[in-house]
Amino acid sequence: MSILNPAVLTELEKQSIELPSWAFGNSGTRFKVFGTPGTPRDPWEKIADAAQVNKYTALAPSVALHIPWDLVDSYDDLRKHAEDLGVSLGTVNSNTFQDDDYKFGALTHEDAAVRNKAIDHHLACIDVMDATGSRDLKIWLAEGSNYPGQADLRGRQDRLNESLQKIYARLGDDQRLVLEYKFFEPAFYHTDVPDWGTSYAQVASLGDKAMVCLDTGHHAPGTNIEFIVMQLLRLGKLGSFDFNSRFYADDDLIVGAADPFQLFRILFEVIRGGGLNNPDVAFMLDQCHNVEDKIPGQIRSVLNVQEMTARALLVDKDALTAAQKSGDVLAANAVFMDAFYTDVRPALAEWRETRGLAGDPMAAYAASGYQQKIAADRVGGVQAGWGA
Ligand code: AOS
Ligand code: ZN
Ligand code: ZN
Repeated sequence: MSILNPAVLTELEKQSIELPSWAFGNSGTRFKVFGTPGTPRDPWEKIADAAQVNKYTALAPSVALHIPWDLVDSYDDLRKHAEDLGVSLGTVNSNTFQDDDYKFGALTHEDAAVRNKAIDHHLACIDVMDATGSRDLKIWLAEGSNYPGQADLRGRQDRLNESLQKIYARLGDDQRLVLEYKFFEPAFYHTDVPDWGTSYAQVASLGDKAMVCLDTGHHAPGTNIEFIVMQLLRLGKLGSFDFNSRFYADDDLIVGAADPFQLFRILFEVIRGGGLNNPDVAFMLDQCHNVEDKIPGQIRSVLNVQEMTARALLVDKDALTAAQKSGDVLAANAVFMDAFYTDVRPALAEWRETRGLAGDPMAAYAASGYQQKIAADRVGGVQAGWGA
Protein backbone atom coordinates (compact mmCIF):
# COMPACT_ATOMS: atom_id res chain seq x y z
CA MET A 1 0.00 0.00 0.00
CA SER A 2 1.17 3.51 -0.81
CA ILE A 3 2.56 5.60 2.01
CA LEU A 4 0.34 8.39 0.67
CA ASN A 5 -3.14 7.77 1.99
CA PRO A 6 -6.28 8.92 0.13
CA ALA A 7 -6.65 12.04 2.29
CA VAL A 8 -3.12 13.13 1.39
CA LEU A 9 -3.71 12.40 -2.30
CA THR A 10 -6.93 14.43 -2.30
CA GLU A 11 -4.99 17.42 -1.00
CA LEU A 12 -2.18 16.90 -3.49
CA GLU A 13 -4.57 16.58 -6.39
CA LYS A 14 -5.84 20.12 -5.78
CA GLN A 15 -2.38 21.66 -5.55
CA SER A 16 -1.52 24.28 -8.14
CA ILE A 17 1.60 26.37 -8.59
CA GLU A 18 1.79 29.43 -10.83
CA LEU A 19 4.77 29.79 -13.14
CA PRO A 20 6.50 33.10 -13.88
CA SER A 21 6.64 33.94 -17.59
CA TRP A 22 10.12 35.38 -17.04
CA ALA A 23 11.49 32.00 -15.96
CA PHE A 24 11.35 30.92 -19.61
CA GLY A 25 13.43 33.81 -20.92
CA ASN A 26 17.21 34.07 -20.78
CA SER A 27 18.55 35.55 -17.58
CA GLY A 28 21.82 35.82 -15.77
CA THR A 29 23.83 38.12 -13.58
CA ARG A 30 25.39 41.50 -14.14
CA PHE A 31 28.45 39.58 -15.33
CA LYS A 32 26.90 37.53 -18.11
CA VAL A 33 23.63 36.35 -19.55
CA PHE A 34 24.07 32.96 -21.20
CA GLY A 35 21.58 32.31 -23.97
CA THR A 36 19.78 28.96 -24.06
CA PRO A 37 18.81 27.48 -27.43
CA GLY A 38 15.06 27.56 -27.90
CA THR A 39 14.42 30.52 -25.61
CA PRO A 40 11.00 32.06 -26.27
CA ARG A 41 10.96 35.12 -28.50
CA ASP A 42 7.68 36.54 -27.23
CA PRO A 43 5.00 36.07 -24.55
CA TRP A 44 3.14 33.58 -26.75
CA GLU A 45 6.11 31.23 -26.74
CA LYS A 46 6.69 31.71 -23.02
CA ILE A 47 3.14 30.53 -22.41
CA ALA A 48 3.58 27.58 -24.76
CA ASP A 49 6.64 26.53 -22.73
CA ALA A 50 4.83 26.99 -19.44
CA ALA A 51 2.05 24.74 -20.76
CA GLN A 52 4.66 21.99 -21.20
CA VAL A 53 5.37 22.09 -17.48
CA ASN A 54 1.69 21.61 -16.74
CA LYS A 55 1.38 18.87 -19.37
CA TYR A 56 3.93 16.68 -17.60
CA THR A 57 3.05 17.50 -13.99
CA ALA A 58 -0.60 18.66 -13.85
CA LEU A 59 0.70 21.05 -11.21
CA ALA A 60 1.06 24.35 -13.02
CA PRO A 61 -2.19 25.50 -14.60
CA SER A 62 -1.45 29.25 -14.65
CA VAL A 63 1.24 31.66 -15.78
CA ALA A 64 2.10 35.02 -14.23
CA LEU A 65 2.78 37.96 -16.54
CA HIS A 66 5.19 40.87 -16.15
CA ILE A 67 4.23 44.19 -17.70
CA PRO A 68 5.73 45.62 -19.93
CA TRP A 69 7.89 42.53 -20.52
CA ASP A 70 4.81 40.62 -21.65
CA LEU A 71 3.24 43.42 -23.63
CA VAL A 72 0.97 42.22 -26.45
CA ASP A 73 -1.61 43.93 -28.66
CA SER A 74 -4.51 41.81 -27.46
CA TYR A 75 -4.73 40.27 -24.02
CA ASP A 76 -7.98 38.62 -25.09
CA ASP A 77 -5.98 36.76 -27.71
CA LEU A 78 -3.23 35.92 -25.24
CA ARG A 79 -5.83 34.59 -22.85
CA LYS A 80 -7.36 32.42 -25.60
CA HIS A 81 -3.90 31.21 -26.58
CA ALA A 82 -3.26 30.16 -22.98
CA GLU A 83 -6.63 28.46 -22.70
CA ASP A 84 -6.03 26.54 -25.93
CA LEU A 85 -2.86 25.21 -24.33
CA GLY A 86 -4.67 24.22 -21.13
CA VAL A 87 -3.41 27.01 -18.89
CA SER A 88 -4.70 30.37 -17.70
CA LEU A 89 -3.13 33.78 -17.20
CA GLY A 90 -2.50 34.55 -13.55
CA THR A 91 -0.92 37.29 -11.51
CA VAL A 92 0.09 40.48 -13.26
CA ASN A 93 3.43 41.89 -12.05
CA SER A 94 4.09 45.58 -12.40
CA ASN A 95 7.51 46.96 -13.28
CA THR A 96 8.75 50.29 -12.00
CA PHE A 97 12.42 49.42 -11.98
CA GLN A 98 13.60 50.02 -15.53
CA ASP A 99 12.87 53.63 -16.37
CA ASP A 100 15.37 56.43 -15.77
CA ASP A 101 12.53 58.39 -14.17
CA TYR A 102 12.55 55.90 -11.30
CA LYS A 103 16.17 56.39 -10.29
CA PHE A 104 15.13 57.84 -6.92
CA GLY A 105 11.86 55.99 -6.51
CA ALA A 106 8.50 55.44 -8.18
CA LEU A 107 5.53 55.24 -5.81
CA THR A 108 7.64 56.99 -3.16
CA HIS A 109 9.31 59.60 -5.38
CA GLU A 110 9.54 63.20 -4.15
CA ASP A 111 8.15 64.43 -7.47
CA ALA A 112 4.39 63.97 -7.91
CA ALA A 113 4.81 63.68 -11.68
CA VAL A 114 6.99 60.58 -11.27
CA ARG A 115 4.64 59.12 -8.68
CA ASN A 116 1.71 59.66 -11.02
CA LYS A 117 3.56 57.97 -13.85
CA ALA A 118 4.15 54.94 -11.61
CA ILE A 119 0.54 54.94 -10.40
CA ASP A 120 -0.69 55.11 -14.01
CA HIS A 121 1.47 52.12 -14.85
CA HIS A 122 -0.26 50.13 -12.12
CA LEU A 123 -3.67 51.26 -13.39
CA ALA A 124 -2.64 50.02 -16.84
CA CYS A 125 -1.69 46.69 -15.24
CA ILE A 126 -5.20 46.48 -13.81
CA ASP A 127 -6.57 47.08 -17.33
CA VAL A 128 -4.53 44.05 -18.40
CA MET A 129 -5.98 42.07 -15.50
CA ASP A 130 -9.48 42.97 -16.66
CA ALA A 131 -8.71 41.48 -20.07
CA THR A 132 -6.84 38.40 -18.84
CA GLY A 133 -9.24 37.64 -16.01
CA SER A 134 -6.35 37.78 -13.55
CA ARG A 135 -7.12 38.28 -9.90
CA ASP A 136 -3.86 39.58 -8.47
CA LEU A 137 -1.69 42.60 -9.09
CA LYS A 138 1.73 41.92 -7.64
CA ILE A 139 3.77 44.94 -6.67
CA TRP A 140 7.47 44.64 -6.00
CA LEU A 141 9.19 47.99 -5.61
CA ALA A 142 12.86 48.57 -6.30
CA GLU A 143 12.77 51.66 -4.11
CA GLY A 144 15.09 52.75 -1.38
CA SER A 145 18.35 54.60 -0.78
CA ASN A 146 22.03 53.81 -0.63
CA TYR A 147 23.34 56.22 1.98
CA PRO A 148 22.16 57.35 5.40
CA GLY A 149 20.67 60.79 5.09
CA GLN A 150 20.01 60.39 1.35
CA ALA A 151 16.26 60.12 1.76
CA ASP A 152 13.47 61.06 4.14
CA LEU A 153 12.46 57.57 5.24
CA ARG A 154 9.21 58.70 6.87
CA GLY A 155 8.13 60.91 3.96
CA ARG A 156 8.68 58.05 1.54
CA GLN A 157 6.52 55.74 3.63
CA ASP A 158 3.71 58.31 3.63
CA ARG A 159 3.94 58.82 -0.12
CA LEU A 160 3.98 55.06 -0.65
CA ASN A 161 0.73 54.78 1.24
CA GLU A 162 -0.92 57.57 -0.75
CA SER A 163 0.16 56.00 -4.03
CA LEU A 164 -1.01 52.54 -3.01
CA GLN A 165 -4.38 53.94 -2.02
CA LYS A 166 -4.86 55.31 -5.52
CA ILE A 167 -4.00 51.95 -7.06
CA TYR A 168 -6.18 50.09 -4.59
CA ALA A 169 -9.15 52.30 -5.44
CA ARG A 170 -9.05 51.07 -9.05
CA LEU A 171 -9.25 47.34 -8.15
CA GLY A 172 -12.41 45.49 -9.15
CA ASP A 173 -14.47 43.61 -6.60
CA ASP A 174 -12.73 40.32 -7.37
CA GLN A 175 -9.26 41.73 -7.77
CA ARG A 176 -6.49 42.03 -5.20
CA LEU A 177 -3.18 43.72 -4.69
CA VAL A 178 -0.26 41.82 -3.19
CA LEU A 179 2.70 43.80 -1.90
CA GLU A 180 6.06 42.02 -1.94
CA TYR A 181 8.82 42.89 0.49
CA LYS A 182 12.57 42.56 0.11
CA PHE A 183 15.23 43.50 2.61
CA PHE A 184 17.80 44.87 0.18
CA GLU A 185 18.65 45.29 -3.49
CA PRO A 186 18.76 47.22 -5.69
CA ALA A 187 19.06 49.75 -2.86
CA PHE A 188 21.57 48.82 -0.19
CA TYR A 189 21.02 51.10 2.79
CA HIS A 190 17.25 51.10 3.03
CA THR A 191 14.39 49.56 1.10
CA ASP A 192 10.92 51.12 1.31
CA VAL A 193 9.19 47.76 1.79
CA PRO A 194 11.93 45.74 3.47
CA ASP A 195 10.00 43.27 5.60
CA TRP A 196 6.66 41.59 6.22
CA GLY A 197 5.80 44.08 8.96
CA THR A 198 6.05 47.03 6.60
CA SER A 199 4.14 45.23 3.89
CA TYR A 200 1.51 44.23 6.44
CA ALA A 201 1.19 47.79 7.79
CA GLN A 202 0.77 49.16 4.29
CA VAL A 203 -1.75 46.60 3.05
CA ALA A 204 -3.72 46.56 6.31
CA SER A 205 -4.36 50.27 5.89
CA LEU A 206 -5.70 49.72 2.37
CA GLY A 207 -8.35 47.09 3.04
CA ASP A 208 -9.35 43.47 2.58
CA LYS A 209 -8.28 43.26 -1.04
CA ALA A 210 -4.66 44.01 -0.20
CA MET A 211 -2.38 41.22 1.01
CA VAL A 212 1.28 40.45 1.59
CA CYS A 213 3.45 38.54 -0.90
CA LEU A 214 6.23 36.49 0.66
CA ASP A 215 9.22 35.79 -1.58
CA THR A 216 11.29 33.10 0.11
CA GLY A 217 14.54 34.65 -1.18
CA HIS A 218 13.93 38.08 0.33
CA HIS A 219 15.04 37.55 3.92
CA ALA A 220 18.26 37.96 5.82
CA PRO A 221 20.21 34.74 6.42
CA GLY A 222 18.86 32.79 9.36
CA THR A 223 15.38 34.32 9.24
CA ASN A 224 12.68 31.93 10.43
CA ILE A 225 10.50 32.20 7.33
CA GLU A 226 7.96 29.62 8.47
CA PHE A 227 7.22 31.80 11.48
CA ILE A 228 6.32 34.66 9.14
CA VAL A 229 4.15 32.30 7.10
CA MET A 230 2.36 31.23 10.27
CA GLN A 231 1.82 34.82 11.40
CA LEU A 232 0.51 36.08 8.08
CA LEU A 233 -1.88 33.16 7.77
CA ARG A 234 -3.01 33.78 11.33
CA LEU A 235 -3.70 37.40 10.43
CA GLY A 236 -5.45 36.44 7.17
CA LYS A 237 -2.98 38.50 5.16
CA LEU A 238 -0.85 35.98 3.29
CA GLY A 239 -1.83 36.64 -0.32
CA SER A 240 0.90 34.87 -2.20
CA PHE A 241 4.27 33.18 -2.27
CA ASP A 242 7.16 33.73 -4.62
CA PHE A 243 9.01 30.45 -4.19
CA ASN A 244 12.70 30.09 -4.93
CA SER A 245 15.97 29.19 -3.21
CA ARG A 246 18.76 31.35 -1.97
CA PHE A 247 22.27 30.60 -0.79
CA TYR A 248 23.50 34.16 -0.49
CA ALA A 249 21.13 36.88 -1.67
CA ASP A 250 18.17 37.03 -4.05
CA ASP A 251 19.53 34.04 -5.95
CA ASP A 252 16.21 32.99 -7.56
CA LEU A 253 17.37 29.37 -7.75
CA ILE A 254 15.13 26.32 -7.99
CA VAL A 255 12.81 26.11 -4.99
CA GLY A 256 13.84 23.41 -2.56
CA ALA A 257 17.33 23.17 -4.07
CA ALA A 258 19.22 25.09 -1.40
CA ASP A 259 17.31 24.02 1.69
CA PRO A 260 14.65 21.31 1.24
CA PHE A 261 14.09 21.22 5.00
CA GLN A 262 13.17 24.90 5.03
CA LEU A 263 10.66 24.30 2.24
CA PHE A 264 9.21 21.43 4.27
CA ARG A 265 8.89 23.64 7.36
CA ILE A 266 7.20 26.40 5.34
CA LEU A 267 4.73 23.97 3.79
CA PHE A 268 4.00 22.46 7.17
CA GLU A 269 2.94 25.91 8.43
CA VAL A 270 0.95 26.47 5.25
CA ILE A 271 -1.01 23.28 5.95
CA ARG A 272 -1.26 24.06 9.66
CA GLY A 273 -2.68 27.48 8.81
CA GLY A 274 -5.22 26.17 6.29
CA GLY A 275 -3.30 27.69 3.41
CA LEU A 276 -2.80 24.68 1.15
CA ASN A 277 -5.52 24.82 -1.49
CA ASN A 278 -6.99 27.84 0.24
CA PRO A 279 -7.85 30.10 -2.72
CA ASP A 280 -6.68 33.17 -0.78
CA VAL A 281 -3.07 32.06 -1.10
CA ALA A 282 -1.43 32.03 -4.53
CA PHE A 283 1.57 29.73 -4.80
CA MET A 284 3.92 31.11 -7.38
CA LEU A 285 7.48 30.51 -8.42
CA ASP A 286 9.79 33.48 -8.87
CA GLN A 287 12.86 31.94 -10.40
CA CYS A 288 15.37 32.39 -13.15
CA HIS A 289 17.34 29.66 -14.88
CA ASN A 290 20.73 31.09 -15.72
CA VAL A 291 22.63 27.96 -16.71
CA GLU A 292 20.09 25.12 -16.84
CA ASP A 293 17.34 24.51 -19.38
CA LYS A 294 14.27 26.43 -18.39
CA ILE A 295 11.36 24.03 -18.94
CA PRO A 296 12.96 21.13 -17.03
CA GLY A 297 14.06 23.68 -14.42
CA GLN A 298 10.44 24.60 -13.89
CA ILE A 299 9.32 20.95 -13.91
CA ARG A 300 11.93 20.19 -11.22
CA SER A 301 10.68 23.17 -9.22
CA VAL A 302 7.00 22.24 -9.11
CA LEU A 303 7.93 18.64 -8.33
CA ASN A 304 10.05 19.85 -5.42
CA VAL A 305 7.07 21.75 -4.03
CA GLN A 306 4.84 18.72 -4.49
CA GLU A 307 7.32 16.39 -2.79
CA MET A 308 7.77 18.63 0.23
CA THR A 309 4.02 19.17 0.45
CA ALA A 310 3.49 15.41 0.51
CA ARG A 311 6.07 15.05 3.28
CA ALA A 312 4.49 17.88 5.26
CA LEU A 313 1.08 16.21 4.89
CA LEU A 314 2.59 13.05 6.37
CA VAL A 315 3.33 14.65 9.75
CA ASP A 316 1.38 12.66 12.34
CA LYS A 317 -0.48 15.60 13.83
CA ASP A 318 -2.07 13.67 16.68
CA ALA A 319 1.28 12.33 17.80
CA LEU A 320 2.86 15.75 17.36
CA THR A 321 0.18 17.50 19.40
CA ALA A 322 0.39 14.88 22.14
CA ALA A 323 4.16 15.26 22.36
CA GLN A 324 3.91 19.06 22.34
CA LYS A 325 1.26 19.09 25.06
CA SER A 326 3.20 16.74 27.30
CA GLY A 327 6.39 18.75 26.85
CA ASP A 328 8.18 15.83 25.22
CA VAL A 329 10.64 17.84 23.18
CA LEU A 330 12.47 14.95 21.56
CA ALA A 331 9.32 12.99 20.70
CA ALA A 332 7.79 16.08 19.06
CA ASN A 333 10.91 16.71 17.05
CA ALA A 334 11.09 13.02 16.07
CA VAL A 335 7.52 13.06 14.73
CA PHE A 336 8.38 16.09 12.66
CA MET A 337 11.64 14.64 11.34
CA ASP A 338 10.10 11.26 10.53
CA ALA A 339 7.84 12.95 8.00
CA PHE A 340 10.65 15.05 6.59
CA TYR A 341 12.87 12.02 6.06
CA THR A 342 10.17 10.00 4.29
CA ASP A 343 11.04 9.51 0.64
CA VAL A 344 7.74 10.10 -1.12
CA ARG A 345 9.15 10.01 -4.65
CA PRO A 346 8.28 6.38 -5.53
CA ALA A 347 4.73 6.81 -4.17
CA LEU A 348 4.25 10.05 -6.10
CA ALA A 349 5.49 8.41 -9.31
CA GLU A 350 3.05 5.55 -8.82
CA TRP A 351 0.20 7.98 -8.16
CA ARG A 352 1.03 10.03 -11.25
CA GLU A 353 0.72 6.92 -13.38
CA THR A 354 -2.75 6.23 -11.98
CA ARG A 355 -3.69 9.73 -13.19
CA GLY A 356 -2.44 9.18 -16.73
CA LEU A 357 0.77 11.13 -16.19
CA ALA A 358 4.32 9.89 -16.63
CA GLY A 359 5.79 8.60 -13.38
CA ASP A 360 8.95 10.60 -14.10
CA PRO A 361 7.95 13.95 -15.65
CA MET A 362 11.59 15.01 -16.12
CA ALA A 363 12.34 11.92 -18.20
CA ALA A 364 9.07 12.16 -20.12
CA TYR A 365 9.77 15.77 -21.07
CA ALA A 366 13.34 14.93 -22.09
CA ALA A 367 12.07 12.09 -24.29
CA SER A 368 9.36 14.23 -25.90
CA GLY A 369 11.68 16.04 -28.30
CA TYR A 370 10.12 19.43 -27.45
CA GLN A 371 13.45 20.90 -26.33
CA GLN A 372 15.12 19.96 -29.61
CA LYS A 373 12.17 21.27 -31.57
CA ILE A 374 12.18 24.72 -29.96
CA ALA A 375 15.96 24.91 -30.26
CA ALA A 376 15.64 24.30 -34.00
CA ASP A 377 12.58 26.49 -34.55
CA ARG A 378 13.40 29.55 -32.49
CA VAL A 379 16.23 31.88 -33.20
CA GLY A 380 17.04 35.02 -31.23
CA GLY A 381 15.42 34.39 -27.84
CA VAL A 382 14.87 37.35 -25.56
CA GLN A 383 16.47 37.95 -22.22
CA ALA A 384 14.06 37.28 -19.35
CA GLY A 385 11.39 39.85 -19.63
CA TRP A 386 13.23 42.20 -21.89
CA GLY A 387 11.49 42.97 -25.13
CA ALA A 388 8.14 41.71 -26.31
C1 AOS B 1 12.44 41.02 -7.16
O1 AOS B 1 13.44 40.80 -6.48
C2 AOS B 1 11.21 40.33 -6.94
O2 AOS B 1 11.44 39.04 -6.47
C3 AOS B 1 10.06 40.43 -7.92
O3 AOS B 1 9.11 39.44 -7.69
C4 AOS B 1 10.34 40.62 -9.38
O4 AOS B 1 9.25 41.21 -9.96
C5 AOS B 1 10.66 39.37 -10.16
O5 AOS B 1 11.84 38.78 -9.67
C6 AOS B 1 10.86 39.63 -11.63
O6 AOS B 1 11.96 40.47 -11.82
ZN1 ZN C 1 9.68 37.88 -6.10
ZN1 ZN D 1 13.43 38.68 -5.79
